[in-house]
Amino acid sequence: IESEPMLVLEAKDYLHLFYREQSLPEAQLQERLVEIKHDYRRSLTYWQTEDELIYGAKVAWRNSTRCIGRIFWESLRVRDLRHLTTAEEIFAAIVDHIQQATNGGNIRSTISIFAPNSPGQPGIRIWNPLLIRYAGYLQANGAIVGDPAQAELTKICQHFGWQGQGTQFDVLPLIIQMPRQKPQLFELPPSAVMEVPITHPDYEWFAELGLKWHALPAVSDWRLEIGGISYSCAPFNGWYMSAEIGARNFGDVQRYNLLPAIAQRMGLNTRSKLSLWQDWALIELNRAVLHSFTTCGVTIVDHHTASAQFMRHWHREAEAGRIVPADWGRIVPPLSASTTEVFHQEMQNICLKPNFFPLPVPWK
Ligand code: NRG
Repeated sequence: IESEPMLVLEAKDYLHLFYREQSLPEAQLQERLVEIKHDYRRSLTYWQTEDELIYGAKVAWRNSTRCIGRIFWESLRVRDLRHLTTAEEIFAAIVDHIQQATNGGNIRSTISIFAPNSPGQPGIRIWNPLLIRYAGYLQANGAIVGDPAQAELTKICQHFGWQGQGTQFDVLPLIIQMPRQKPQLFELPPSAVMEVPITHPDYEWFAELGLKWHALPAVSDWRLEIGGISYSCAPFNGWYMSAEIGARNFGDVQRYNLLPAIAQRMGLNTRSKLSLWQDWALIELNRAVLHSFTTCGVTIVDHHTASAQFMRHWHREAEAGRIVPADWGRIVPPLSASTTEVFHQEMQNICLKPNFFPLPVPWK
């Protein structure tokens, strides 16, 4: 017996899932598999139908073990952009994605899927980890202005001729690389990038910190895999959970590291760990993020609501006869963990397909 190539096996697996979950006729499935095997023999790949692509993207979200917001997996808006062939066209489509997904603040979960990787070839790459990210400038004294997590990418952008304003919140240009071509740099139009100034419901001085954050979290450095086909350029977005910004982006010591400044303004005793000044500052920072996004009419979810939604999803999936594969350390929020139900839930971190997979850093 001749064993079937990996790609055909992966295709079979996915098509069985697709036809079963979509209640499509078995006879059609067999026909489709014959077609795929034929295409494979001819070209070492196959072209997915739009329906296969759309459902595959949704299931990839459902299988994303780090995501707490998966209850909405079926409502993902999928943009089939596989026909685009140049970095310029892709950039224009990404600007469209950002605008349509931001939707004036009423954020819509969206994925844009560009051409699949050809067998044995590198795929299309976006060098930025997220479509919208703030630059981090390394100063002569070793300090960083902006987001330290982007210091390396910022240097690369500068190397390619980009010059930022030098503020704490300069939106980085996009770097798009077509297979076996040089990477190309594109500046996002500021009008497409919605931002929220950070204010606090009780502390008026909070606005003086001059903080803001972008409305749209859009991940662009993961490979989407459906039925053995890889899409290395498939940026997707949902909306923010407040702790991503309030706890991690603003609070982490290796990011904006804002807790000491906030604690000081709050008049807390920062010399004693026992005063829990970090915890107090963290809470107020997270309240500020929730207040600011809500005031500006931008979709955001707090960690308590997100946890409750995740548990509803968990039970709904059980009813459908499925488990929710999950990475506990990524699902549990980075603050007030034990006050959320997810903290007390045991989870199985297993990899199901379709799914998203991390890509190697493109410049290394
Ligand atoms: N923590 C990152 C964003 C990662 C993805 N988060 C989402 N994804 N909410 C940050 O910028 O803070 N999403 O698709 O909604």
